[in-house]
Amino acid sequence: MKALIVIDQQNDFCPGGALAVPEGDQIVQRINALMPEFDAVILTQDWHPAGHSSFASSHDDKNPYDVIDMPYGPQVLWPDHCIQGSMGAKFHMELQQDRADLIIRKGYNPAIDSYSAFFENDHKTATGLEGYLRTRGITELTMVGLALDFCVNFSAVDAANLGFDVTVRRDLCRAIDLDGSLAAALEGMDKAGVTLA
Ligand code: VGL
Ligand code: ZN
Repeated sequence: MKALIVIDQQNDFCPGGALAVPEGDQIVQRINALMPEFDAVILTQDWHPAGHSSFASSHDDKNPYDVIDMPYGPQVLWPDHCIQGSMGAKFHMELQQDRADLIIRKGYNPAIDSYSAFFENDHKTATGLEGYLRTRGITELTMVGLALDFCVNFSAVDAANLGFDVTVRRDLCRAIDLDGSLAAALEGMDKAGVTLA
């Protein structure tokens, strides 16, 4: 059984959004067209409470894209984005949400960010997605969406480490690319055994 996992295809990551990924809106139609080829379609949704600890605005004297040390490791600070219930947190209007079997939200814990669809950034706290996939007998995952160097990267590496057969469709992702983060992500995914198609 194979699943398409669409990562964070939300307004705030598209042009005009709070944390816009260049061309983030240009992959939506081709993602929609891919959905019928899979046994399951799963959407992830970045879903932060206001004042989340990953927001620069929650820290004194910090700016977006500064990096701070959190108890679980280094954390990039972001502009406020994907606040629960906001327009920015909604999926891109043209994304075919009706095809989704599951929508998994992440980043709701105020003290920990969660790039990955599987574990929060402490790499320990599970989102429950692994159990969902295993109990449905899904072993093959194709990942698309935003952003290639953050949430797609972390999700793909975690999935590969958990033993899933993982393909990332590079052409159906777009990246933020902060300080070489894209090159590092591609190398890390390759090392973890992710197929970059
Ligand atoms: C993401 C930064 C902060 C992503 C989410 O979806 O890649 N990046 N929150
Ligand atoms: Zn976020």
